[in-house]
Amino acid sequence: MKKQTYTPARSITPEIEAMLNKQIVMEGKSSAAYLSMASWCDTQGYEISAEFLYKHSEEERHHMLKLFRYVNAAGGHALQPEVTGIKHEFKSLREVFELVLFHEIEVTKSINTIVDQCLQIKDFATFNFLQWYVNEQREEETLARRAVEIFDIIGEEGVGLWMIDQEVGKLEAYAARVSGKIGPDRG
Ligand code: OFO
Repeated sequence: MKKQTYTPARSITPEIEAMLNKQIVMEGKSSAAYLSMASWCDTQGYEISAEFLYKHSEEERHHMLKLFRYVNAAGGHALQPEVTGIKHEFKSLREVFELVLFHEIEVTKSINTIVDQCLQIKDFATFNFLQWYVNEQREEETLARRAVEIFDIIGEEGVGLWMIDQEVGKLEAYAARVSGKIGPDRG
């Protein structure tokens, strides 16, 4: 008797699966990079920035896991990413937040590329799933941009760096305020 080969039903194409797995790598790297930044801040006495980054590292892991579950539920195979090349030393607190901003902009570009591809091939389910990331990136970019701005507003001399560290603790509230004004759920 001819051997039957079983192809499990899938609702994502292999191409979208590969793109989502690439995004999983990116989220895993974000989580690791922010954990490393948190640790550096801790060692330098930037206590509030350290807490901010520890929390963000956890959030990025959550973003990665959300993708894992989606890929598998859609009939694909989510792959545990290799995370290498993480930077452990930083020149300054400012460099840390500039890197966060740069990184978040790269993540946004990557999400947009997948969203665009989903539209082209009419994968509306993945398009819809990714809207959560589109909104999340808008908020995270706002947060990171504000973090970089406060270095210029306050200045780094004297007690400036201490004050900047304190202000980092207020960033979440700032981003929530901005989001409340421009978010999709508001009129
Ligand atoms: Fe901010 O990177 Fe996740 O999505």
